[in-house]
Amino acid sequence: MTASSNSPAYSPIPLPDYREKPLSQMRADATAFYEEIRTRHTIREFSDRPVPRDIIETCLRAAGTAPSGANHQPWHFAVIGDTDMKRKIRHAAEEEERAFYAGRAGDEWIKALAPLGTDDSKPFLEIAPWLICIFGERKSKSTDGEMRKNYYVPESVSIATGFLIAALHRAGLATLTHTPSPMGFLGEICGRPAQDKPYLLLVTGYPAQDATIPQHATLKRALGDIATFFPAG
Ligand code: IYR
Repeated sequence: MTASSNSPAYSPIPLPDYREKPLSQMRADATAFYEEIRTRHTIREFSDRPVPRDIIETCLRAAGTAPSGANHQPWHFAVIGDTDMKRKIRHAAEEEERAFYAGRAGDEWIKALAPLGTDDSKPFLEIAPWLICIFGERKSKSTDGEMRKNYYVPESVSIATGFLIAALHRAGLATLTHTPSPMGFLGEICGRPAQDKPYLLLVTGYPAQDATIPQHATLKRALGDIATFFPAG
């Protein structure tokens, strides 16, 4: 049997939930989203206040609606609230970071990080209530249980991660996109299959009372610098 013979048949349905908005509403909503998302800041000082699991679940459902290659949804979110696992992750991450900051990064990278004030100490990995380890599945099971290859895995995972960060922010939670490098240890600690690739460790919770952000992080490129319109003007 060929792989394609296992795919469900093409079966279009009417667009189920699109609602056109008047232009005035479109402008107001576009602006409101921009005003809201621009108040998202990556933080590294978290409170240990608990966050109910159902809120994280709803944000993950939002992430799961992201577009993906062939709609294979090649992502897995390992959600860690367990104290013991958080300690293991912190220790493994700090071990990698020590090597990174002690020379593996190279001078240029260390220089680029200077305005962020980061170092090899990662206490937030034990303090924050939830660590979301985000994996890309190079292969995964279809609904009929067949293992199949996935497509555009990094793109799909990144889009879903963007949805997740926006959803957590909308819910009132702070986030940190943490990338211990390399992060192969996450697959082992989370019991993921060897072919899964860890992409990101998303830390979430309330910010600490005295949380700060680097001034440098507030500098965002202007629209004219990140976009070109055709025709111009
Ligand atoms: N993973 C390291 C270094 C680091 C790298 C980048 I690129 C950043 O934007 C921030 C940090 C760390 O987490 O400290």
